Amino acid sequence: MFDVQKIREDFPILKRTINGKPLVYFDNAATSQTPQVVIDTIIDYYSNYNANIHRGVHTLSQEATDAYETARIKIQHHFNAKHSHEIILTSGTTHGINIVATGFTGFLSTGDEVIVSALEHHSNIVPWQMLCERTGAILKVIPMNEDGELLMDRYDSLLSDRTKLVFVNHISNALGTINPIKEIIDKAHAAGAAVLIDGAQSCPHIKPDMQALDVDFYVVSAHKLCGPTGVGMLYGKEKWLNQLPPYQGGGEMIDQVTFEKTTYAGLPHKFEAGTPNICGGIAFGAALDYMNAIGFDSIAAYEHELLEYGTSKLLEIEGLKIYGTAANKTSVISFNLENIHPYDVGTIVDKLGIAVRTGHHCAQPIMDFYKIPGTIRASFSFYNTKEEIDMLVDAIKKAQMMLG
Ligand code: 7TS
Repeated sequence: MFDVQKIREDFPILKRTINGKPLVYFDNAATSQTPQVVIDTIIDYYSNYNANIHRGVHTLSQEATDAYETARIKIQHHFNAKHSHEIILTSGTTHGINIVATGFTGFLSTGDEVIVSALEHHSNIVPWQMLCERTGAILKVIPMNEDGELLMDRYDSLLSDRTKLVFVNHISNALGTINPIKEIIDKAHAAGAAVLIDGAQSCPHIKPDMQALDVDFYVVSAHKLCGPTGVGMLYGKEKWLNQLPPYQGGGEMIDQVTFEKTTYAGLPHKFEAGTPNICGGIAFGAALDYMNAIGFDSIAAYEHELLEYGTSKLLEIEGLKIYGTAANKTSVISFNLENIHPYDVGTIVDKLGIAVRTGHHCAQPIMDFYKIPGTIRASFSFYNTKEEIDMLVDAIKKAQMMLG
């Protein structure tokens, strides 16, 4: 039984008021809120065992190391990776993508091709463009239709023996489209290409299985799934992580250092130079425990209810158009009011206590496709309610009256 009122008690921030109104937090695709157990994990770390890891014989260092490595194993199990050393702790999705995009520099040459989708966040476009500039590889784009779905027959025709890499998000942050990633991965592999999936938007809603997907790289940010900012995961198949060069040089990523030659540490340390976000990694593990205790099937089912309710309620507003009407989508609704700039609507609804994101959502190519400057985006989480959606609908109507 999914008891949303009980779940809401886990999130202290949901008791806040904004401009004298109860907070309605509908910017979950940007970052999720943090439950008390995760906050307590952070307080416990700094209060009781704050120390640097992998280097001290003293008790605090050993406790911190154990907690950090236990979190890595939790992350491994959650994503069903074969080995814990295939889990690289990063500062987030952007960092994970840059490790791979930089690492591929030596593997590509002029005329090689890499494939991206029309539905990407800038962080899954720009690092690859930089890779293409360094190597002379060519960037190809899987186009989308008006509903915000990828044209898979066009993907088929882009794949060839020149294709070396495919990078696509699991779920679009701007439209909520759930992409057919298993098909994308299998077809890329048949063409001999490796695949990176950007899971920044899927990780709060879905529990992806690395081995079942047979994906080469999968990246997420903990702050999207009730964890803290500044920490995330790069999953990479062992064979790829062994081949890729380190991204940064420094302490903890070495085996032996002399002025003549340095040899690198094994996985995962080769990719974790310097002091990591120790507390963040431990809290990432606590966030996964929290979400798994609720259960991803229950979360997805409840969020789907919110999506259907929100979609039908918003569509009752005259002059409101939803962007992103894919058959398979998650709880993100991007929309505009006729002849009204999204930013103006965002400002008015904030006065009424409601947090939505307005703008291009770091996905300018999607906005260009629809020939709009941006959208208003309401993204729902499992701690949101239908009553909150009603408040959003009322606020949008008010904004329309004031601005129309
Ligand atoms: N990829 C996708 C699909 C995203 O949605 C985001 C962040 C990122 C990558 C980057 O993640 P980061 O944690 O490294 O910053 N998306 C959003 C958003 O939709 N609104 O704010 C951030």
